[in-house]
This record gives sequence, structure tokens and C-alpha cells, in this order.
Amino acid sequence: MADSVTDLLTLERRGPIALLRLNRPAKRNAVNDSLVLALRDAFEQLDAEVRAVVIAGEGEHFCAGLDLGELRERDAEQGLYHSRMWHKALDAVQFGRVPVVAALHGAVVGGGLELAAAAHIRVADATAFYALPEGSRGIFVGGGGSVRVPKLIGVARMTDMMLTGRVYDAEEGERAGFAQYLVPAGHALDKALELAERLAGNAPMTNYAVTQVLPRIAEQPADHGLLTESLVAAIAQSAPEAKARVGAFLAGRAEKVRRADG
Ligand code: 1HE
Repeated sequence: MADSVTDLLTLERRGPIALLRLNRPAKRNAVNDSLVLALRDAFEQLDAEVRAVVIAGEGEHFCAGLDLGELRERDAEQGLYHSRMWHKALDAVQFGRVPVVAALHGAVVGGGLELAAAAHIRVADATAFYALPEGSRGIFVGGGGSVRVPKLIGVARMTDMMLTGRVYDAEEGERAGFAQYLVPAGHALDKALELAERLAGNAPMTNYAVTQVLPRIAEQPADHGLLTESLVAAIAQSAPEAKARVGAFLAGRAEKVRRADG
């Protein structure tokens, strides 16, 4: 049942999962100011029972990036605040309470790629393609792309994309690191929901440590990172849920790790 956040962003609850869809297909889900703010609000105001989010796009494309129609109106000062507004919204995605899975198809370009990069897991179908057309439009990334995209694909690939307009198709994109999963056309949402179901079943402390602490440790000098790791490991293992899960394994009641094809 669609429970509309705004006309531009729909929210559907599927048990512990919130499915958010960019809903501006006539404009290829180009992100205008209202949609950025709707994203921020949706992530900041998630129901307490939500344990994972899937974000997807209506129509033929995930997202065509920034609504270029609005850009023509802004001066430098407004441009600065506009970019900071995107940062707040995409921080709400990356550093919200729960893990986020992006289901990608068609265009994942410009700000659409910046949004996808703020998710924790990206599932792409065979129609997905990735580009940073900012370079050819005479602008620069402004939605956190210079920070998040190199963490997926490296500075050299991002530099090439922005200088040459290079477009990665779905297969090249998976190899380069844009998406962790590649599925046949039309299957990204199903796979994303399946993964979200799995994440929703994790101990909340594990999800918190992985989504909030791991990226911060990556920014720390190694000796700080190791200390942070020890502190978080100690907190996580002391939680009653961790004791129960480890106990279940030792009693033969929990799933074993198996080969991917097993
Ligand atoms: C748009 C936008 C948009 C489509 N802003 N209106 N992003 C870009 O530079 C990508 C620009 N878009 C495209 O390259 C293509 O539209 C797509 C590859 C995404 C899709 O192609 P297609 O053939 O399916 O659709 P279309 O016919 O190009 O577009 C349909 C309509 O959507 C059309 O409007 P209409 O009124 O003529 O029907 C397009 O103008 C409109 N549309 N994309 C505004 N982006 C935080 S900073 C981030 C900086 C950026 O993201 S820069 C990169 C912007």
C-alpha cells in the first residue's frame, strides 16, 4: 500500500522494510529541491519499526541527477547552500538509523549516482548505466560525489568519467565497483528487497557498527581505527542479542557459513 511522503517520493511499508521510490518518471526522476528535502525528511522520520530501506526509481531510469531546470536560477551563494542541502539529505541516507539498499536500473547519473553512492548496498540490473555528466555541463558534483564515488571506484576512474564523459554499462560498472550485485533486467528491486529482508534480521548493533562505524574507521589513522574497532567489538559482543546468536550457533541451531553455490 503506497503511503505517499510527497507526490515525488512514495513510501511503502513491507514489514520491517520501507520501500522508497523516486516518483518523477516523466523527468527521469531528476531531483529538484522538493525531492531532496523529501528524501531528507523520509530518512530522518523513519518509523521505529523500520529495520532496512530500499530505494528505487519509477519508470525507465533510477535517476537523471540534479534537475538542471532549477540550476539556471541560482547564483554562487545559493549554489553553496543548495549543495549543502544535498549533503544533509544524503548524510541522512548514509548515516540514518538503518541500512539502505539501492535498486538501480537505467540511468544512474550525476546526482543519481551520488544518491546511489550514499546507500550501503547497490543492486544493479543489466540496464543500468553510470555517468557523471557534470563535466560536460560545465559544473561539478555537489551532492557528495567527490567524497563517496571515489570510495567505490577510485579517484582515477571518477576523474576519467568527469573529464571525458565516459559512461559505464552495467557489467563494467559492477567490475569497477559501482554495484555489489548485478542481476538480469527487471530484477533489481526483487534482489534489493531480498537483501533488505536479510539485513532487517541482523542484530541492530551489527547494522549500526557496519553502517556508522566502519566508514568512520576508514577515515581514521590506523592506530585510532584499531582502537575504535576494539571499542565497538567490545560493545557489540556484550549485547544480549550477540550472546543469544552465538549460543544458537554453538547449540547447532544457527545457519552455517556455506559456499556461495552450496
Ligand atoms: C531532465 C533531466 C535533468 C531528464 N534535469 N530535466 N543530469 C544530466 O545531465 C542527465 C540529463 N538527462 C539525460 O541525459 C537523459 O534525460 C537520460 C539519459 C537520463 C534519459 O534519457 P531519455 O531519452 O529516457 O529521456 P529524455 O527524453 O532525455 O528526458 C525526458 C524528460 O526529462 C525531458 O523533459 P521534457 O519536458 O522534454 O519531456 C528532459 O528534459 C527531462 N530531464 N533529465 C531536468 N537532469 C547535487 S549536484 C548534481 C549535479 C548533477 O546531477 S549534473 C547531471 C544532471
